[in-house]
Amino acid sequence: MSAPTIVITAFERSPDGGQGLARDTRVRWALEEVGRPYEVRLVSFRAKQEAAHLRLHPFGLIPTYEEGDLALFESGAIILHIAERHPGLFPGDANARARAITWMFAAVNTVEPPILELANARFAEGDQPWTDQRLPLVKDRIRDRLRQLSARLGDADWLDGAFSAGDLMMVSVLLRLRASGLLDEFANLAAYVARGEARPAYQRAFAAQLAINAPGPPAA
Ligand code: GTB
Repeated sequence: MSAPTIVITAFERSPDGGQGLARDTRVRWALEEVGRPYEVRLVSFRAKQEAAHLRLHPFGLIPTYEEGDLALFESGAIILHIAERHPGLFPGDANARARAITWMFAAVNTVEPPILELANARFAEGDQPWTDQRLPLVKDRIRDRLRQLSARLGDADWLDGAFSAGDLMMVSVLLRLRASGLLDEFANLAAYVARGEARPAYQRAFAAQLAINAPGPPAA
């Protein structure tokens, strides 16, 4: 029996214009790493709040993931599922696999929150009178996390032995910092992100989202 088609959702037009910062890119990357083909259903900002999409994602966000009877949301849960079902993203050893999952959680639960705070402070709240005072505090909270992560990574290529879903998630989270300049304050983390981006699977994922989001007329 052939495997069910995988369908993910992505922005019809990502606000980042194709920089790969929306969270469908990390799911595309995971699917590319394990060699699983997928289809993409593009959703508009309006359609994300309509009943059909809310049945898939209770919070009206992207990405979602459908595979036969299974419907998932949350990029972390989706990538965990992909990594569990296909070889390529988790080590064989059970303890090493548990550590890879730990890094996935660390990425989305410990490192990503202050990075999201910076995006909110800049874009959602950038016109507030207290923004100039708040921004340095938010940036320092990110620096604290980066310093700790940088110390742990040291001169290793990946966080725990071979590349895993933990690295995929951590690189995806750190990518968002590039424009802020914060990543470049930590040479080993900048190199770590560059190593992730250089992976052929990431390149394919990035190109696929760019084909939809690059400035110009909407993709056919
Ligand atoms: N925790 C969820 C997950 O990991 O899946 C978070 C999902 C989420 O926030 N999705 C965003 C969304 O649907 C897209 S990725 N937002 C629409 C809305 O809030 O209505 C976040 C994102 C959006 C845009 C950029 N950008 O333009 O740079 C970067 C990241």
